[in-house]
Amino acid sequence: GDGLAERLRAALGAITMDGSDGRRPKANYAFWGTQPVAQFNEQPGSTVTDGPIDKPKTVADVCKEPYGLPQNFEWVTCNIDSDAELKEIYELLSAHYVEDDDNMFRFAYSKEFLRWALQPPGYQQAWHCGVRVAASGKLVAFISGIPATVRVNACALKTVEINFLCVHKKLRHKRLAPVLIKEITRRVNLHDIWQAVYTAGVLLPKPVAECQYWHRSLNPKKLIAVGFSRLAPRMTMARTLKLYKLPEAPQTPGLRQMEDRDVPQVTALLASYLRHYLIAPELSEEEVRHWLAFQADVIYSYVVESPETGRVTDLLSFYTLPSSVIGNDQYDLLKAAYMFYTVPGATPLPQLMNDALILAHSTGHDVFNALDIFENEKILKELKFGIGDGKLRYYLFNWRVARDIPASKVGLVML
Ligand code: MYA
Repeated sequence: GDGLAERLRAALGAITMDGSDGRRPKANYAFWGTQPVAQFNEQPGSTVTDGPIDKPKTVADVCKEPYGLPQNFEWVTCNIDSDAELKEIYELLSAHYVEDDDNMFRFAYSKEFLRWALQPPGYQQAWHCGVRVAASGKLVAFISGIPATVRVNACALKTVEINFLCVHKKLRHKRLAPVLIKEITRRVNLHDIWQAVYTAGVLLPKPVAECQYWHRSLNPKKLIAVGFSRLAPRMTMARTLKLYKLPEAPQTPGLRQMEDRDVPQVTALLASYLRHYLIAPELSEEEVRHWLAFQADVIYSYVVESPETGRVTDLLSFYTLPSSVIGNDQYDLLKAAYMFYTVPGATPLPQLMNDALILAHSTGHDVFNALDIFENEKILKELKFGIGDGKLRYYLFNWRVARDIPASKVGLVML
């Protein structure tokens, strides 16, 4: 036994909260069937080219009034700069955001992480959109958008990335999610933006790409104790610990934390790498500074600086997203690292990723997660990753693509 048969549980991918099994489309999508998104029944002919789905509109066509909410609820624009309001979002998500299929783990984004995720350059406060109970003021739902230029095939689209859609558990299945989606659409359209990108575990009309999470144990003992993974057949705990053991320090000469002075070189390095992918962000220096400034417990970023030339040749980064462990009396938090943007230049990708594992381990992470996007598929097995049990789908709003994009051509990471 090499231990790789160990069945690892996806902390994200397998989530199906709408009764579908997540593999086959539902017969009817009462909401999504009315939206400008590609539908499952469309037969793409050879004449189909990439382009918008809706007829062109202008800001003047956009309703200036918020959508109606059920009685007793009201819209709120959340102010992330306020510690109190950030705490409200944090608490809503901590108790009600994404869980795995078996309800053993729930994403536990930290407040610092949410600030990083929600305030990139050009962010709009109006796109941090909440719903409160009018009487008590309690925050019970949330959705967010952030601006991003995303290239899809040959077109650079001015988009928003939609994330953190969440409805309080007691208010589920009351069709509140479609209202949140329509309201954020309206608020984004008011800024003359007509396309969006989002990812979800659920199967909706209609993914542009389907990806899978892979998991690499860093702290196998804890992962087994919390039920994230289990001892493989014919494996003892001692052999498992030995299998996943990592060196204390990274192995690549010249690897160090990324610093502000690296931003121009990293921006160029990333741009030339992302050109190889069919869906990828176009990042300005300001955005690279935001997304890749080292911040312990949020975003870990490293570069390889050539000892000979002093040039930055490679980039490595991962973010911290813990999950609450539901109903375990030994542990309440699983600390997961997720691969972010990594660019192999002078260093082979397996070596760079192995250093990522080493750094994630030495900074206290229990597991390292990566999607089969970029060139990852080729190297995950040799690095002792095991495949997760669900999918992560990428979606485009109001943009049709002629052909689905294979996971290996996805160059966009969403938080
Ligand atoms: S993905 C993470 C989503 N969050 C969670 O999974 C957290 C836990 N779950 C919940 O909080 C609720 O179950 C949610 C649904 C809020 C997800 N994306 O109100 P309902 C459709 C899109 O009765 P609820 C993320 O954040 C469902 O198919 N639609 O259901 C990206 C049905 O439609 P249809 C979803 O369970 C979000 C309708 O909602 C999702 O109470 C991207 C039922 O509504 C989902 N993840 O609430 C949003 N799940 O009848 C789209 C279910 O057609 C952005 N549904 O099947 C679009 C772009 C907008 C901007 C455009 C600008 C141009």
